[in-house]
Amino acid sequence: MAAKKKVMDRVLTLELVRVTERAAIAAAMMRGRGDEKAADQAAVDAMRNELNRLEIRGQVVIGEGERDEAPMLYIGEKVGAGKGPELDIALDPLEGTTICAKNLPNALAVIALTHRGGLLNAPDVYMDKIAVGPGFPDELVDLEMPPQEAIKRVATEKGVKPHQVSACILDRPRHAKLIEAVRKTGCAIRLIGDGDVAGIIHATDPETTGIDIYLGVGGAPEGVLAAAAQRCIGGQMQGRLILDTDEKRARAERMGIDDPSRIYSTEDMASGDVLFSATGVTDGNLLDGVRFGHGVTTTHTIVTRSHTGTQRWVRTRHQVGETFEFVD
Ligand code: VTB
Repeated sequence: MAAKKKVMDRVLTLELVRVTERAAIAAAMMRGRGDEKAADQAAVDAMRNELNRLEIRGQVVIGEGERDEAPMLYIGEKVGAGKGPELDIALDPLEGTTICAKNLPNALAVIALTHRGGLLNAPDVYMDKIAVGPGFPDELVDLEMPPQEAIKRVATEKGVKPHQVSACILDRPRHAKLIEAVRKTGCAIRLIGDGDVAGIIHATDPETTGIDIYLGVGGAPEGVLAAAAQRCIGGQMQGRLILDTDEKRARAERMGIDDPSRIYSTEDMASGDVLFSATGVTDGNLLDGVRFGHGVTTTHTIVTRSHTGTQRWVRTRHQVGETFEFVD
C-alpha cells in the first residue's frame, strides 16, 4: 500500500531562510580570524536560537555530533517551539569551518527538514560520494563504475569531450588514486580544501559553477545534507558509508544500519517532502557571502523544496542599525 504522501507546510520554507541567515551572519562576523572554533560556536548559537522560534517539534538527526561531544545541536536534541509538526532535521551551522576561518570561498550555513524518519541516521564516519546535477538520464553514474567511466558518460551526455568536463574533489591524500584516474581522462579537477556540501550543490548548476560532477570521500553527515539538497534540486547522488573497523560497524549498527556496504540513493538518504536552505558565509560560486554595510547586512540564500522543486534565491537586507541589533 502506498504510504500517504506527507507534505510540509510551505510557510516553513521562508522560516528556514531566517535560520540559515542568522547562522551565516554570526559566522561571518568571525570570518577570516583564524579561529575555527569561535566561528562554529557563533553559528551554532545563532542557528539554535532561531530554530527554537519555529513552530515545529524538531529532532536533530544530523548535527554537531553525539550528545557527549556536542553541547548544542547534538544528535537527538529536540528543537523548535514544542508545538507543530514532528520533523527530522539535518544541519550544519557552519559547513567549512576552516574555509570561514581563512575567509576562503564557499563556506555555508545549511539546514534540511523532512518528516520524522525521512533522513538517514548517518554516523560520523566517511562516505564515498558521487553526484551529478539534474537533466541527465537516471542512473547515469554510480559508485560501482570506475571514475573514468563516470567522466566519459557525463561528457557523452553533455556532447563534449572528457577534457571539457570538470570534476570537484576534496584535496586529500586519500584521493591520490582517484585524482590520477580522473586526470587520465583529461577531465579538469577543481580541488577544494573543505566543503563538499557546496561541492555537490555546485554540480547541480554547471553553467554557473563550472562543476559537472562531484566525486570522492567526505563526511557522511555532510553526505546526507548534500542528498537533501539534491532531492530538492533534482540531481543524482549515491553514497556508501566507509565502515572499515569493527568499532565503526558497531556504531553504525546501533544507529540502525544493518548492511554496512549498502549504496544509498539520494532518496534513501533524504525522503519525503524535504526543505533545504543554504546561506553563503564567504563568497562562493553559487552564493555570495554576507556583506556588512552601513546599518544593513546583506545575505544570499538558496531555499528549495522537493515537493515542488521550486528554488528561491533570496537576497535579504537586514536592518541592523549601528548597534548590530536585529529588529525582530
Ligand atoms: C568534508 C567537508 C567538510 O570534512 O566532509 C570533510 O565537507 C571530510 O573530512 O567541510 P576530512 O576533512 O577528514 O577529509 C570537512 O572538510 C570538515 O572538516
